[in-house]
Amino acid sequence: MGRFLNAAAIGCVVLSVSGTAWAGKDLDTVKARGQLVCGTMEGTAGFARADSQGKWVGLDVDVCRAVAATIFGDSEKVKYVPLSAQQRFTALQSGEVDMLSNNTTATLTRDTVLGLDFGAVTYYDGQGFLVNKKLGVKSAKELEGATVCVAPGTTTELNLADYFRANKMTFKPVVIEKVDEVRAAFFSGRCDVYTNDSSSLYATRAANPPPPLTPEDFVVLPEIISKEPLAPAFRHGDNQFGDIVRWSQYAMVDAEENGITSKNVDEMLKTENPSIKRLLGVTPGMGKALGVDEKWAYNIIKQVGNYGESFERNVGMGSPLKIVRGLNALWKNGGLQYAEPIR
Ligand SMILES: N[C@@H](CCC(=O)N[C@@H](CS)C(=O)NCC(=O)O)C(=O)O
Repeated sequence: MGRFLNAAAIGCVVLSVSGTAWAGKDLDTVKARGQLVCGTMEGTAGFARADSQGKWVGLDVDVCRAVAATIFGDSEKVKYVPLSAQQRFTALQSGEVDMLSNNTTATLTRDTVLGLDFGAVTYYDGQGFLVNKKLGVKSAKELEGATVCVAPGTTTELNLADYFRANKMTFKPVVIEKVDEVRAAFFSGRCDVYTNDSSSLYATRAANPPPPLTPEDFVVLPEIISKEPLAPAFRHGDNQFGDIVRWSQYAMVDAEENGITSKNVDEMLKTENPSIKRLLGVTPGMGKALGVDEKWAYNIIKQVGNYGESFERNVGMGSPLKIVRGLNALWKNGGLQYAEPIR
């Protein structure tokens, strides 16, 4: 009996990914097109949004750029497709995009039932609550009866219900798909609370209050109610493409671990350190193993930077968001960012 159930479950997964599930196909498509198509957010400061010149920038955008640098030696060979939370998985399954680099949380059902795979975690996040200071609320435990703005098709929506149920509180959801509209509903006072990954709340607070409102009018409550490991997603089936996405991220973290930056990478080509020589392709082998140019990691670091540079520039102290490294510090500094060995 158990065996039949398993077969049925596996059959379901195979069906949902049929046509995309053989090695090499996705990578071949990307190469033939000469461009990576990266599904990203609709627009969140620091993580992914088009600047005033229409150029996409942010921590999530840098992941797309790193993958393009690995495949093409050129981080600019990316087309960005903004997607709502509700649109993102269909866009990936249908082949409209090659990968997602937005604020997607890696979960068991997305990995299995949706026929996806996840790369390394690019940002360890958790869900929080943003409120107007004038409400005088200091803790999420004071939110009994609150009206809460939330986006559909997200882990956010599910965790919200779990949290209020677990704490025996009630709430009124206001469910809005488009991020601009959900923010507008919150800022206009239609909801008491906006809930999302706390990264998005910091971004919303820093960049989106319509004047005369300012970031100082809002506060992110102290409770973090979930784990949201945000990671790039791609279709299950092309292992080489998956390897490229995963190791591109690790190369950025490994570069930070080894003190290699976009500024000093040329100098580092002359080092005697064997780990650095391997990463930068001075000692060949890693590129061949991944099926790309030996300069793959050099190109990422030179054009995009190491993980810490990307973090600081986009969301850290060098940015309006001023997010502390926290869980996203290197493991050596008490965080969770840890690159598997490049050897
Ligand atoms: N990490 C949560 C996600 C959240 C999510 O996608 N939230 C949307 C709904 S507001 C968002 O923040 N979008 C921002 C954007 O598109 O710029 C998940 O994977 O379900």
